[in-house]
Amino acid sequence: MNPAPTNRPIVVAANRLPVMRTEDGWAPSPGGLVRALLPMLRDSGGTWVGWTGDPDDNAEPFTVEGVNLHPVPISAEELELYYEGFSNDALWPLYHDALRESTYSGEQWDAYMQVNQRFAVRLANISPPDAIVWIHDYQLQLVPKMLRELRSDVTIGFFLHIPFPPYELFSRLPWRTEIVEGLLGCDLLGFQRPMGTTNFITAAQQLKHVDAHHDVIENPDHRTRVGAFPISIDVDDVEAMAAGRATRQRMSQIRARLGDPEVILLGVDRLDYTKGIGLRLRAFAALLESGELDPERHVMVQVATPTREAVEHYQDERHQIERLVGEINGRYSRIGLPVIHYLYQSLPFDELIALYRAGDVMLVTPFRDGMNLVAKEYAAAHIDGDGVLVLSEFAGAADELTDAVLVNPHDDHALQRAIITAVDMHRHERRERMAGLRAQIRKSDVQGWADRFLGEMTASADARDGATG
Ligand code: GDG
Repeated sequence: MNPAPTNRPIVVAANRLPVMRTEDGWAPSPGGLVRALLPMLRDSGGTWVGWTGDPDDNAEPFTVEGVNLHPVPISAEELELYYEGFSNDALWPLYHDALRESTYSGEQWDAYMQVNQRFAVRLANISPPDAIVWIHDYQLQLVPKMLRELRSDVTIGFFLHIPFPPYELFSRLPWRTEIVEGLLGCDLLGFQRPMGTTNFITAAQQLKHVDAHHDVIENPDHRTRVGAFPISIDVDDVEAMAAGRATRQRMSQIRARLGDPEVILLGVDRLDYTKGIGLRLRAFAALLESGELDPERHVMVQVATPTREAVEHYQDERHQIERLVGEINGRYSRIGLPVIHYLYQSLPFDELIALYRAGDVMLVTPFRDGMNLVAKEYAAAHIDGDGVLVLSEFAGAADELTDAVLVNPHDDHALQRAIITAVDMHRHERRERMAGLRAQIRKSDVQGWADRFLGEMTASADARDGATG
């Protein structure tokens, strides 16, 4: 058991609370982040501030598994403007290489400011003296500055789960200066990759003319330390699920249902245009066409989890993918044996783990991705030591998972070659690479990530106390 990273009270803020409504009340949401942070919050008497997931929900504070939860109400109109609008139709595409045109609307920006201010006021009201306040993700980038103005005694950290774009792209944002000012309210500002750190420092220099020495930015009244904190998964949990008898049985059943193909190629993504699902389907189709893959021996499973269905870019992406799946299946399937098994569904996590185990080749081909946890989950689930990961260079995970078959997914020829390399890889090389992947993710799991971030925040808090006290 690791020692607690801090003995200060911890307050977490994220767009969503870490719970979901069930028939019997509230239960923790699935996902490694929640599993890593909840026990830590429970042990430190900590608090989580966020939205319940239901519009206009004025729920009172409540407790789940010993953690205090403070709901922040968000109205249906604000959801459309702050969440679907500014967060997911302006920031998300811009931060992912401007893969789609962003919508910039003053009305959406006003709602974004308003919701951020509501989070800041709530944090200011409930944070104990000396608290460490850890804010998450692109929906809340103004909160650090707003909170600092209300409570200069707390230590403020922020982690961005998605990429921070290069200045040439970021500078398109009409409110670029306000966003940089918002983030400069932090004592500690974390990104997934070193590239995010560099991009942010450049933006702060260009827009605010700050002095930066290595990873420390000087502000008039405080310092902001900026750094890379690559997130990970709960490796023990995934391994334990993968080792269970039910998973083994389900894995065999899945293989049989797919017609016992020689190779199962697998994709698991939210149906997001950043994830490169269409690219990989086209590469698969080209290889079937050239005869390098054979529908009798090679079958693909694509899980595309529904997401942001109210946003037009997502509706378009879904239509394109589904048309493509239809075209490829129409051309290459046989009766009872589709060549692509496409699921537009959110599956239970244990089903996902069985699929990971069944998957011989995992295709993770985003155009741009902060980290990509699917890549790490796949390696953790392969307790048999076999399986090949094809991974885009543009996923944060590529910095660490160098034993994957790394590929530039913009290069269709290279992507096809990478798939063939993975499919034809000799067993010895597969096992060697998988051992490398598994050793890497064992080195840094999500608990280690959270401990490191909170440890650095504690150091910032101690340094501040030393300076003022
Ligand atoms: C953002 C950043 C960064 C997917 N389908 C189902 C399902 N999932 C789970 C996976 C995985 C998670 O969702 C997806 O995580 P990713 O990292 O792949 O991607 P984003 O959702 O875009 O996450 C990303 C991440 O934040 C963390 O910082 O890595 O770059 O974009 O855990 O297992 N889970 C279940 N059913 C599904 O159908 N139960």
